[in-house]
Amino acid sequence: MRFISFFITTFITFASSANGVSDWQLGFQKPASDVMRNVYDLHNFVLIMMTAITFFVLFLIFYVVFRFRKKANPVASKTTHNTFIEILWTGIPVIILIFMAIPSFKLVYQQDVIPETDMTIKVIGHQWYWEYQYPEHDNLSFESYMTPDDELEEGDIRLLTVDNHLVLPANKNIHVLVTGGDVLHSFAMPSLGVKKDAVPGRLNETWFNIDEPGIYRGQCSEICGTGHGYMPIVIEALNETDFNNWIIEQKNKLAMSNIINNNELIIE
Ligand SMILES: [Cu+2]
Repeated sequence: MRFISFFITTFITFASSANGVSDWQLGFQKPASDVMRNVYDLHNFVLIMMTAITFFVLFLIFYVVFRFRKKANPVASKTTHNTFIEILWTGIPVIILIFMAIPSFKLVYQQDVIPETDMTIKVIGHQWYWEYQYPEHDNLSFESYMTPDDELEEGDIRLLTVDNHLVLPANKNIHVLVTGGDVLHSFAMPSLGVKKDAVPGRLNETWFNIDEPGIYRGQCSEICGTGHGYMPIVIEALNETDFNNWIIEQKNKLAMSNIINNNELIIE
């Protein structure tokens, strides 16, 4: 299956370039997690099965139309049952479905059963921005808004650039809690194989493990109002040291702003 996937990746889809997205790309983004690699493999496997079955049925239709046309077959057969053929056309699809079901169930379990995780983040969808909380890092939290067109800088991707990235460590199992602050949203990160509904009053959970440091982009994937198309998700994966430094930096910033706020209160 890996070989088939490799073939498809190389010759049929164009999932290349730095962040897994390229112009006129067909197919998925370049997988950046083990789950997404398995999603990709399953997709390619099913695609091949589907294509083979479609061509087989097409061949049968052409054969029947040609072989049993009036001229070649003036006396029509009155056969209504053929036990052997009925066993075949029941048995073979069952076997094909079993072959498709096994990797599919394995994948569902891999996505659903959360392994031992290294850290937890909480993601809250709002109209129309994301809020990220780090409950294991002094409840650090911030909001992430899309950068509007007139503030984009050279190299920024329109509609996929935000002011504050969701910064996470690479190569760590990350437990993600997802909820909504107002209406339904959905936290979706295609290259990680993650899509989780953000439902107000309910806490959904998922997990991922990012292969390597880099920038990964996703979008809200549950229509949530007029700003739905303007609340992208940008994950910035760092190595462990850089991530720890980032956390310290954020905590210092928070401490500074608290001092400033307290001083203001005293002055008042
Ligand atoms: Cu939305």
